[in-house]
Amino acid sequence: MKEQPSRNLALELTRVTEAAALAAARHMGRGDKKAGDQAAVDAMRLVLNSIEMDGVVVVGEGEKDEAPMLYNGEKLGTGESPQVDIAVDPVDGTRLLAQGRANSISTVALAERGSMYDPGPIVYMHKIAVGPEAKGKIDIDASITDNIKAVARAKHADVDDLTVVILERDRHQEFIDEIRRSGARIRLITDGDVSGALMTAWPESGIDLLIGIGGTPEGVLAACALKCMEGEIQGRLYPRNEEEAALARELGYDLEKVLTIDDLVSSNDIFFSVTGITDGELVEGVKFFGTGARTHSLVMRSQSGTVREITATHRWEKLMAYSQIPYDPSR
Ligand code: VTB
Repeated sequence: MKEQPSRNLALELTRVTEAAALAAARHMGRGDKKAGDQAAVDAMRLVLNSIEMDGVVVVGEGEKDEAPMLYNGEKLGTGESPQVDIAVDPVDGTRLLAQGRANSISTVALAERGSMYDPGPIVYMHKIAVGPEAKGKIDIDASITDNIKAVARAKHADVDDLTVVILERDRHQEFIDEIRRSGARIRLITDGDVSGALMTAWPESGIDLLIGIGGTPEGVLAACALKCMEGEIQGRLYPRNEEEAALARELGYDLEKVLTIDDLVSSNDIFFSVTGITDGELVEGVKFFGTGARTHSLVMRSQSGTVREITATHRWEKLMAYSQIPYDPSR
């Protein structure tokens, strides 16, 4: 029996990330990380609460950086079915936004209740991510050189054709040295490894591989998107010190375990939306034009594999007549 077409919650999620991006984009380059994040969190919460669902936040970013947040365990939506887990990153790249740099985005994912990995207090994860062509070819336990060679083979490319995206951090110096020795090209980013992971599955970005240690919540969000885009991510928890490692073990986390994309999100019906705040390789940023603004989003669902690119025009005169979100503070 074939199924009837069912509700695609991703389309509703677009309004969530659009609202967050529109509110946050007002803070571009203003040097205030918290203000941009807070604006996105407030907008996101308002719109998520309007969706017909019984949602609970499993992955709310913010603890590590003491940022304003949608807190873990927070209930969202109207309370009616479906029961879903929610992962949010209202602004991935708060510093990028505060400095007006490329690639800050707003993201949210939904999946069946109980299907998302709960990162608990372990804020960092070692990750490797690729797009569809290299799915099944990576191995977090193999050397970086071997992974790069495997991706090159899978893409029928030479190693020096490949571009690896990696966070610019002291902890990555050995990784960066090895990538350079392999001959691959590097795109160093100061923040934003959700966007980095998604780029590997978005051919127009020119990025082939993400490697490095970044946020665990960001890893779960990336897994949700990569499942929709047929890419792959592998991870391993990365405690910052012996105390954190002991706490993790006490809570039952296996620090040796390779977390596959299915461990990070087991559902096969995932909904994901990302909207650009500042311009980037993945999505364009918010463009203001006096009477309104334009947004650019990618919206996807894992069951169907459909990825929609949505460019939307928003009009202040109409929106500000009823919206609680201060999209246009001058009105
Ligand atoms: C990344 C990045 C985020 O955290 O996950 C990073 O995507 C990792 O942590 O934008 P450190 O910054 O501590 O290295 C963010 O930068 C958000 O804090």
